[in-house]
Amino acid sequence: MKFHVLTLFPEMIEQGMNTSITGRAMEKGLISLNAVNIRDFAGNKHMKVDDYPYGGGAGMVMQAEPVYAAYHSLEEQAGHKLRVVYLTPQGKTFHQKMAEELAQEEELVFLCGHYEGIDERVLEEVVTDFVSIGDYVLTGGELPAMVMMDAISRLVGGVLNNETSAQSESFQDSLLEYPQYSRPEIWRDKVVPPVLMSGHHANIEKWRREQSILRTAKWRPDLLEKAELTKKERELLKGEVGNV
Ligand code: 6GU
Repeated sequence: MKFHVLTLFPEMIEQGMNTSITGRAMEKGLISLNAVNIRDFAGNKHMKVDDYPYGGGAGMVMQAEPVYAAYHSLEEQAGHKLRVVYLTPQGKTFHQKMAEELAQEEELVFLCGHYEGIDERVLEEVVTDFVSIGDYVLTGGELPAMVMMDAISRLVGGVLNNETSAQSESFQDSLLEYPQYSRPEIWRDKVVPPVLMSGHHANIEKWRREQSILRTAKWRPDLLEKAELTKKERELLKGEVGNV
């Protein structure tokens, strides 16, 4: 997966992505990152990329031409049009299915806005996907771009050590994850659930599935509508909701 990020803060993207699992994935060549500074395409000696909004109002607007020129340099290199995700609170809310779909692409461009936004005309010209990461307002698109690249990277083959974990984690089957425990067996008088110490794999699987279902019912009941539960599991819920 090749990620390109059009931004006024390339170091922020590079620092974030060079850390931890995404950092290792880059070292291994499983993903690559090209953070492009839009300011390099300013086309004036003051390197100015923003101006006052027509019609008045607070703040500044990122001008169309530097953004277009930055995108166009990528299109030239690729030799074809690219999928461009614009990070904006006005976009469609990001979710796991969207991450899975985007992970199928060979190359993705993320366009990060700042100030009061980007001139609408260049958005119409280059953007293919308008995406938000939730209903709150951030100062720029850099953190959302990193959130998306993180979620997409872990779906790229070989990025996680454990091939099954990308698949089985939260949301893949619309259930939250079961609780995890590690040594010591007793910590501040709290014991690890005995089933986990039993070595009985079928019972452990059953307990974990139950815990996932009960947690989902307690914290994210909205997810249960999409979850595929057996009749028995639906019964379990009827009895247990409220006691979780
Ligand atoms: Cl994608 N951008 C900004 N600026 N704020 C956001 C967001 C994006 N998603 C949620 N809040």
